[in-house]
Amino acid sequence: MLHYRAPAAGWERESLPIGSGALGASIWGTLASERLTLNEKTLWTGGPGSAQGYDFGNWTAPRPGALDGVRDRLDAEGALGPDAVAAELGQARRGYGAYQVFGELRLDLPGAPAAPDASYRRSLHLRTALATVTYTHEGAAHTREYFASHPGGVIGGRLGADRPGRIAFTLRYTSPRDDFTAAASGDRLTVRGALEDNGLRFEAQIRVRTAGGTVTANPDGSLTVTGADRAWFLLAAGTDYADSYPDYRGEDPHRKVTAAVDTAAAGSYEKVRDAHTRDHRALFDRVVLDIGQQLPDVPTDQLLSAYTGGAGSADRALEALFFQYGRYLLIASSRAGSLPANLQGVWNNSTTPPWSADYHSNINLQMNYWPAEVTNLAETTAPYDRYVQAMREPGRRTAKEMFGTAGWVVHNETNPYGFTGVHDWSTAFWFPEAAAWLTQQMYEHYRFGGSTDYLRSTAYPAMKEAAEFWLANLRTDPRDGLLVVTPGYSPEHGDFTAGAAMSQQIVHDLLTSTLEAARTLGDAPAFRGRLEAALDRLDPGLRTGSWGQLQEWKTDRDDPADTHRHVSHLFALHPGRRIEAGTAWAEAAKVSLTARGDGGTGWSKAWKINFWARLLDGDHAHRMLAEQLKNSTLPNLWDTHPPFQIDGNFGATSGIAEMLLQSQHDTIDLLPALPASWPEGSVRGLRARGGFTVDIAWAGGAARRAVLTASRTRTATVRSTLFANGRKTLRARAGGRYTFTPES
Ligand code: FUC
Repeated sequence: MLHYRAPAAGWERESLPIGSGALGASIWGTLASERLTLNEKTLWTGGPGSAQGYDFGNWTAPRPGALDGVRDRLDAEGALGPDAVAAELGQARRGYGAYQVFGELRLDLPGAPAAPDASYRRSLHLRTALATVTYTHEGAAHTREYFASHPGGVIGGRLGADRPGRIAFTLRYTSPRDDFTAAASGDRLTVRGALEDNGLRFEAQIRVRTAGGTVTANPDGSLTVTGADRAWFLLAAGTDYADSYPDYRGEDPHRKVTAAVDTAAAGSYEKVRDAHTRDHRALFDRVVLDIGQQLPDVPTDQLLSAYTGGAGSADRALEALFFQYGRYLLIASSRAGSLPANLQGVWNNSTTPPWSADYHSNINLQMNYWPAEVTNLAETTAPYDRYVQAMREPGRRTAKEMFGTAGWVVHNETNPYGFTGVHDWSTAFWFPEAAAWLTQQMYEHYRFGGSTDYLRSTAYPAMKEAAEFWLANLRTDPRDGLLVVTPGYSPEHGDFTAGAAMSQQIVHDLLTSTLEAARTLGDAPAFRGRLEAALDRLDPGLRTGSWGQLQEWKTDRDDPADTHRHVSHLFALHPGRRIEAGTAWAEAAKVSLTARGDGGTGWSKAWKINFWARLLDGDHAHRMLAEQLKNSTLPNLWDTHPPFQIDGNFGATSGIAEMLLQSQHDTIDLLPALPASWPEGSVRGLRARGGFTVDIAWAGGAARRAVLTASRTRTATVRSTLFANGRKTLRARAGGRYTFTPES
């Protein structure tokens, strides 16, 4: 539970998030004028119909030969500054749009106290996914409760007091845009409008019910409750967005919004709330982490400011809370039926959020989903898959128009309107490896869950088409005859070159996984042959340089004093699987990572937790977690880049899981990177690749008991200090449960 002794003083640092995937609200808990910042995830400006025009980021007027010209110059000159390349290949972006705040729900409470006293408490309960505000006023204990229900498709809230007739408020909708009408009738408030930029239609309906008292509709589009014992509201919202190329428009939201709000308002408040909590807990309760924490009864902002990164139980309580908060946020911002979690999940208070609160794909969108499989929330990847699938068609067009080849491609910045091309910001515009990287999560979904139906229908077609792109776009490097990505750009860093480490590692990962999948599914030998031939000649993207570092580029250009936030050349260590701990490559990765230091943006620190965990250095992984909590975490425990950016929350949750369990190359590693500050503990319900659910208990820094439950018949090596020689072969049967205790 997160809790505070005062209302939120600002949205970014202090509001508390609830979400149903499609809908989100940030709770302020203000006393006299309660505020809920509202979100509906598809409310985006830009795209088709945008006043600025829109072309998906494709080349509107392709300059013939520009791409080959850059490739030739890179062959001749070795490197080109980003501005020089952007001048050739960049294109001004039009109609990209931005994620829009939906508006705000205001509840003005006449006679409510102006300032909180000692009785005030504002909380977010992670297990029940309820936000509450409690306070005592004029002898009555007041309770407000809010939730966002995925099964109900509504945001609900209830205000009550332990004395009759005390509940009175006026509820209204406000927005920073003036593109809507709000009309109240009976117990219903209806908001309708269309975004000025692109005509996207939106609607929200709010119904207010009471026990005792009355509801009055006001001519100004507000609803007033007086003299009630309890009052509750239900809110549904939607837009006519659809993830369908090229128009991105679907049904008017009116019918669905009406159905959702009327269904929810027809029954009791408790029925809707309890269905929500059941739905949430079915996901959330799967993983329980105990690192010896004892959550003291101090507000979360104080817990955070007192955090030292030491081994005290309050510090561990914050760490365990942060782990579970990442899972909470993923459930709240990524459920089937809407878009995936964006740079801010689903929460946004602005019409011009940072980076449009979009879907960056040179680390950010991928990082959002790192915790999904291992922390047993595989269902949350459904909207991610949809999003990736929806980009294939426009991405195919970009591949054809920009590169003249088959396959599909996207670059670093993507939006829900199929923006798959480039823009002209020189250090961020070029990243055709993104499509390949985006398919990695889909293959992971298969590796964890094991459904060949999923592999055949969903993951493999996207992977294969991304592989087709690279089979057609790799070039022979005149320096050594190996196949390289050119132009290649290590995200947001340095010069353009041919064969940058990350480019090569991503393509290697894609082609390897695609080949594995092709073998699993029995795809045509000719295609497999092409993959094998390319892999034989592919530059590996793994080189050690003059100071023992893993090179970020094909030539030794790394500066040991460079602390850039992206550590792209370690992709093969994480999220890739090619660099295994204990190898010379891992040593080189460690040299690079050590030089990069422990600083960086929130997400950069989160990535470093994962890296150090993969290097089996639990103490350094823990130090990165501590750095993130001390310097990149806001009082509401949102990660801050700065500004607020949710990828760091998800990356940290993934990193903590990686400290406790890893599973690559048919080996399941129990407690691979346990830090000294977590000597006792247990974790239940993590997932390992190959279809295992894993529970581990440890004491004195060593495993005491592990239970692996197999969902498939499968042989795996289990690595643990439980075993006399450090490992054991497990021949698991589907449904089998295998318990291990120390072999003396
Ligand atoms: C990437 C990062 C930035 C930021 C942006 C949203 O481009 O390099 O730091 O996180 O995404």
